[in-house]
Amino acid sequence: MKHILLPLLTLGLALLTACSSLIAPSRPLEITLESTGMHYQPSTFEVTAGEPVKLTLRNSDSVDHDFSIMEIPLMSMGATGEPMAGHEMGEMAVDPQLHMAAAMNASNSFEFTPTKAGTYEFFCTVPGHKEAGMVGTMIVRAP
Ligand SMILES: [Cu+2]
Repeated sequence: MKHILLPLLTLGLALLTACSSLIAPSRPLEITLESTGMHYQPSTFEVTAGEPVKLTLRNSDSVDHDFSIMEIPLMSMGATGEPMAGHEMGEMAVDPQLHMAAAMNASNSFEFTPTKAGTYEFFCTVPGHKEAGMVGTMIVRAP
């Protein structure tokens, strides 16, 4: 009988693990954008309203870049990335709601939770970069 009990126990454990991962708070969806040659790669990505997102910007260019969204409803405020010393943003009347900078040949991450479905434009605030092609679309799907 012993050889039957062990596989059953293992199965039970596997089921338990599967269940608890459903109940446990969802880990953030990890998205990695690469900025290279004045473009984001990918330039479009999808997330889901109400679900946390961990966004990483990997900057392979030899200039600073950032990821900014002017207006977006968010669940957790103050979730924007650490301010980066010496990072130059363009002159703007209003600060972007989401803003994270990545130094040249470095990466930076931050977490946020969008709350409203929609299509949001993101871009780089460094002067001239948006015009050069550093612009993309984040699609927030309804849950
Ligand atoms: Cu840039």
